[in-house]
Amino acid sequence: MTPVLSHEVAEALAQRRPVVALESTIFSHLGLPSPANAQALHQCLAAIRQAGCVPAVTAVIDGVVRLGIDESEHQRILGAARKVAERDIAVAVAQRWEFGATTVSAAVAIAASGGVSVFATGGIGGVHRGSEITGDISADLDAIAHYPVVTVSAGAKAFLDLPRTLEYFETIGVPVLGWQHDWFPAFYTRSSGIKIPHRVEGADEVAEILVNRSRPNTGVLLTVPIPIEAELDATNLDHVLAQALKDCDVAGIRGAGVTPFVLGRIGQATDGKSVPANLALAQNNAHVAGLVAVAMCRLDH
Ligand code: PSU
Ligand code: MN
Repeated sequence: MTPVLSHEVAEALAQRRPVVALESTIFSHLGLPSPANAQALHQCLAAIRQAGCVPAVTAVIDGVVRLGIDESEHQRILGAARKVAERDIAVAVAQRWEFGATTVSAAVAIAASGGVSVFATGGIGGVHRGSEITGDISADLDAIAHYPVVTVSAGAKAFLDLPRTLEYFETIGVPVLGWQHDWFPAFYTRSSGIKIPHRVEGADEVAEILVNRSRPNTGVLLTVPIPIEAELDATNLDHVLAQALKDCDVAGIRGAGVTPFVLGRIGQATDGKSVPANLALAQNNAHVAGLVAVAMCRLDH
């Protein structure tokens, strides 16, 4: 699979300037309601540019795998979409899907194929609660492990089994780093109560960790806690998440449908309070990813 690069991304890579990849599920109807999705897209793009980098949104558009889109195509990213995980990319191409929204697993695969080594998202997928029965473990985890990319995220939502998610990363050999923070973040909240394996203080350190991986072609997870002023109240959230999972079970939702379903319920149950929190953390992750991409370039030169 070779992605088609936007003119701007191709030029930046040729000149060895920093590029940050983005997934497109968070900007589609599957990730955030309108108009917050458009706002998220613009804020993430702006944060990456402010850091001196070129943004590269990943997607499958009209059956073509894309790394970087033009402004005239933004509207296509914001609409209804089918989720494209890494394994679905080939299917989306062969079947000429009109718009496939990339998940984390697809985005890191496309970024790596295009030569981009830093990727920003909101939250990653993980090991689901009850996975010992359902076997539901997000393909994000293996993709983060097997492509030479730094994934920058605000951890994962607490409706997942966060201790098992961290165990899984240990098993597949992914360094999990905390950005100026000692705890694995739980997306809307700064701490899940689980200690992060390694705390890092700056972008140069992260870049050096990626290039020093002993196994070739393996990635790193950098977690960045949501900014303090945007953090939600954890006590209310626990109740909301438990209810969302029950509703999901009752509705008989499985597989790729689980995450979008639970996300939708969280939005409703928090009276929309989850939306500004989501925007704040996505923008902050894009900013930190920009710093890391600049550091990667410094290391390269
Ligand atoms: N978690 C979120 N918001 C999201 C997702 C996860 O808080 O939008 C999306 C991401 O695209 C992630 C995907 O890669 O869901 C994981 O889906 P699954 O659980 O089906 O692997
Ligand atoms: Mn799943």
